[in-house]
Parts: sequence; C-alpha cells; structure tokens
Amino acid sequence: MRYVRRAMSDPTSTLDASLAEIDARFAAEFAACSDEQALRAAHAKILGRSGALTAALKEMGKLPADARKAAGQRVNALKQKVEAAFEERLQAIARAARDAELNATPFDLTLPGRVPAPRGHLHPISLVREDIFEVFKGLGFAVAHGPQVELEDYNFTKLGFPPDHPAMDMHDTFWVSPPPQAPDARVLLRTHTSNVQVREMLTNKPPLAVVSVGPCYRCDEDMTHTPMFHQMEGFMVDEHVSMAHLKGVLTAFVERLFGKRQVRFRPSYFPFVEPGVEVDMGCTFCDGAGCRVCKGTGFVEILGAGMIHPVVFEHCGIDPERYTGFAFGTGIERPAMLKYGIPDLRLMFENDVRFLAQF
Ligand code: FA5
Repeated sequence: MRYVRRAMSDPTSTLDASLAEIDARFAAEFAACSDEQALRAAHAKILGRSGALTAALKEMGKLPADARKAAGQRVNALKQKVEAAFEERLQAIARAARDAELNATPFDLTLPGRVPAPRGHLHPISLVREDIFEVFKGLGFAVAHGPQVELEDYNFTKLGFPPDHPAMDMHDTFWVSPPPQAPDARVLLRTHTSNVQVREMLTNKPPLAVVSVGPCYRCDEDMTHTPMFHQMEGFMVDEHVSMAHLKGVLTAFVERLFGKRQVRFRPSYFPFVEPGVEVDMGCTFCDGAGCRVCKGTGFVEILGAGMIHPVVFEHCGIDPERYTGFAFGTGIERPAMLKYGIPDLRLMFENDVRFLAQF
C-alpha cells in the first residue's frame, strides 16, 4: 500500500495528516511481514530515502517558525515508535525462524554421507618410512629426528669432512643466509641425515641405537636424483660393537623389508666411517638373474655403511678408546622404488593421483 502525499493549504495540517496516516498503518504492515526481507522493505517505505516519514520531515521547512518545534517533536516521537516496532518485529521473525529450525525433523549429523568420500592413503615414501621404523624398532632402535636447516658443523665438520675435501663435491649443497643474530654462522639445507648421528651423540651417552628418516636436499636432478629426497640414517654405539653387528643388523633389515635375499658387502669410502662398505642385495626385479635395473649384475646397491670413525667420536665427546659403533644410511626413494617397482624417482614428487592411487 502506498502512502499518499496530501496537498492541503495549511502545511501543519498536511504534516499532521501524513503522520496520522503513517501511525495508523505501520504496525499492521510490519505484522504482515513474515520474513526479514519483507520487513526491511516495509521499513524503507516509511524511513528510507524516499520513505513517507522522511518526506514528512522534509516538509518541516514549510511550517511557520513557531510551529516547527512542536511538529519536530511529533515527527521524532513517531519515528521512534516506528523504529521500536521494526526492531521488535525483526526479533520476532528471527525467533520464529530459529524455532522452525529447532522443531523441524531432527537432523542427525552422525549419519554417514550418501556419497562415500574417497579414502586417502599414505604416500609410498611414508609407507616405506613406516616400514623402516617398524623393522628397526623391532631390532631395539629408538627413532630420532633432526633439523632440515642445519649448521655446516653438524652436517660436515664434526663428521670429519675437511674443508674443500672432494667428498663435499658429492653433496652439492644449498647454502642458506645466516640469521641476523649470527651473521657468521654457516647454514645449509642438510645434505644427508647423518646430522642426526652427530646431534644424538652430542646429547646422549652410549649405549645408543638410533634410526632417523627425513628430507635432505642437494642441488641435483635427473632420472634417479631430485633436489629434495629422503634418507634413512641409523647407528649403534657401545663397547665392543663390531663389523659383525653391522652385518647382522643390516642383513636382518634387508630381509625384513624385502624378504629373504642375498646380501653382500663391498669396501667403500665415506669420510666419517672406517672401514666403509656399500651394501648390495639381490635384485627384486629379476631375483638375481640379471636385468636392466641391476645392469645384469643380479645385485642392487641399497645402503652405505661402516664403522664410525674415531674422529667423529672425538668431535662428539665420546671416548673412542672405550666405544665403537657402526652407522648406515641410504636414500629411501631407492628402497621404495625397489619395493613397489617404480621406474622413475621423479614420479614420487609429481603428486599425480593416477600414480599415487596405485599404492
Ligand atoms: C650419504 O649421504 C651418507 N650420509 C650415507 C651414510 C650414512 C654412509 C652412514 C655411511 C654411514 P651418499 O652421499 O652416498 O651417502 O647418499 C646416500 C644415498 O642418498 C644415495 O645412495 C642415494 O640413494 C641418496 N641420494 C643422494 N642424493 C640424492 C638425490 N639428489 N636424489 C635422490 N637420492 C639421493
């Protein structure tokens, strides 16, 4: 319904007639509104920019000066009445909506959805990491973690890498700007998990048997190398630990992860072990018969290992006259590739669901 603007000769009477009309109708109009949108529209018809009461207010200027004050009070009183009724109706509408919601057919949030949500699963790297932890926990090893942003001292120096040693060329290192509070610190992204060996030996006393798995970084990329990859590191330190323990533990590890297969140890070099060995196992693709993966040898390289160098013990405050130990490490993408028959390491990090869904 529209409010009519009256044309009367006496401006005070015109105003009063408009106010009376608004007053007579607004309550019923608000009451007829059943939702907030309709109520706001009804309110705008009275108090909006072109609303009836707004128009009446504009007429005030036409009143004789002595009538303006009293007329202003009448307009304001009506305005307050309209606003109060509007607020009250607004709340009543909100209450009614809430009641309707509460009284509606109960909605059971715990019911399963009609379309089953596809279930995710662990990434092959995580699967192998968990398998590795299970094997070593079964052999009595504790699990430890180390930082990925590391000091050169813990990544190289304490492990006996002399500065500018050719062994460092194999670790194409990403260097990181030092923090402002230590501008001379030599900071890097760890190139291997052997930093965990250093940190654990610096903070704990033997006997120690620890395994760690985590991301490492080298400036390297091709079919079998990525700038970020994962390594496993393990070590054992106690009195009388020998190469026999190294061979026993690593043979058990290979057999528990891959099933019974041949394991062989070849001499090798790492600056932080003496003697050092490379550990190979019978190829999982051809069962030792010789294939493309094992380059016809029947063996694939699976671990680097060795007896911990006395210099490393000295750097970490462990008496090399009393204690001996062995350490081992490997990239874990390699075991994952062998275990699941994955041909290209880069597939692991492309996050293509067609690949990931196969595990
Ligand atoms: C090491 O990093 C030694 N810390 C391992 C070790 C620990 C030896 C304890 C003895 C005792 P190496 O640089 O060879 O060794 O790296 C070990 C493995 O990490 C490699 O055989 C490879 O499997 C993996 N790896 C290294 N760089 C990359 C890369 N860019 N992408 C993927 N895997 C890599």
